[in-house]
Amino acid sequence: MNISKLVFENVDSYIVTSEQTRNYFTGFHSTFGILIIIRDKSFYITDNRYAEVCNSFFEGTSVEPVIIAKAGDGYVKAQEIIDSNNLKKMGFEDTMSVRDFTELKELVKVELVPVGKYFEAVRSVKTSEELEKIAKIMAISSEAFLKTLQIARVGMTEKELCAEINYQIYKMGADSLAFETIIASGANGSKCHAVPSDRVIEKGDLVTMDFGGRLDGYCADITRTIAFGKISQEQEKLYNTVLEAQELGLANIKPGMICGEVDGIVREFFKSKGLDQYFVHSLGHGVGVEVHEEPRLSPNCDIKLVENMVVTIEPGLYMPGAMGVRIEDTVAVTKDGYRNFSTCSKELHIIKA
Ligand SMILES: [Mn+2]
Repeated sequence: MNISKLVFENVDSYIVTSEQTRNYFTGFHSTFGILIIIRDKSFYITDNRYAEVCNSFFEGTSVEPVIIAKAGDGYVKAQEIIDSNNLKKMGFEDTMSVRDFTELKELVKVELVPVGKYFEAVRSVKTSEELEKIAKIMAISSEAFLKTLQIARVGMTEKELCAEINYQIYKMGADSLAFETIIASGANGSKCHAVPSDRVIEKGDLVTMDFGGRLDGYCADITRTIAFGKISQEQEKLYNTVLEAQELGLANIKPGMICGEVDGIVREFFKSKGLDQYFVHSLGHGVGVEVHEEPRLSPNCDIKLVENMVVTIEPGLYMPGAMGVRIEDTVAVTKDGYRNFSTCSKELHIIKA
């Protein structure tokens, strides 16, 4: 359970209402719930529908399940817990809706302290348990990609190729996809978030595949650009430039580096080649229970990398109307560098045609 990551500085407790954050801290999922976190004991309030699973899930843990008859009684129960534990200052997630906040403020009589980006910061640094979960789904997703290479053929549509890799991700053991797979072939490659279309993949196309599964709540994120048949020197040059940029980004992943600076180093490299206007997004982002989370490796991000953060490095070049290349790995920051979770190589894979 990730509850143990929390420290109590200006508050004596936390109240968590969002589905995802409750799930993140406890590992338990319910559509309705209120989680009250206190130093040595926490309470998970949920309704009848979850009674059986909730009781057995938290058995023998520091979390006490509190089952109520209907969701409407949730805050009444929360107030009882606040009173009986003499809680005075509760941290709360300020990303909740105005409607939820109004209700919370009305029904719970305690000082509410917004946590700002504290939960996101806590989430950004992974425990060894979380790292192994990410390693596992990254290995599954990498293997799924390698398997798909054996099936990929000229004449397939983007949708067919998408279906193949999605199928392999599930077949290798993922619970679900972490996000909608991107397949961008030929001229579609210049759209960095292209949606797979009916376009038939032709001889001489570069095809960008951005994919990842989810397992045990944790996401994988990988991008590879592959070639179908013989490609031009210009295409190969673009590929090698992006690969060089990606390796440069990786080489700068270590504790103490500022996220915006790592982005800047890669942006400068593209600038030196006169290509920076074709690098239209950030260098990378954190990965965890969400596929995009803190920290962002973007120009204005002043967060310092620390050991056990998990981030992507994914430079790309997008030539409008012509082609695109993106290469992405998800890595963990280690004591003196990084650990790459992708297990599929980055040499240009060429599908025989
Ligand atoms: Mn990504």
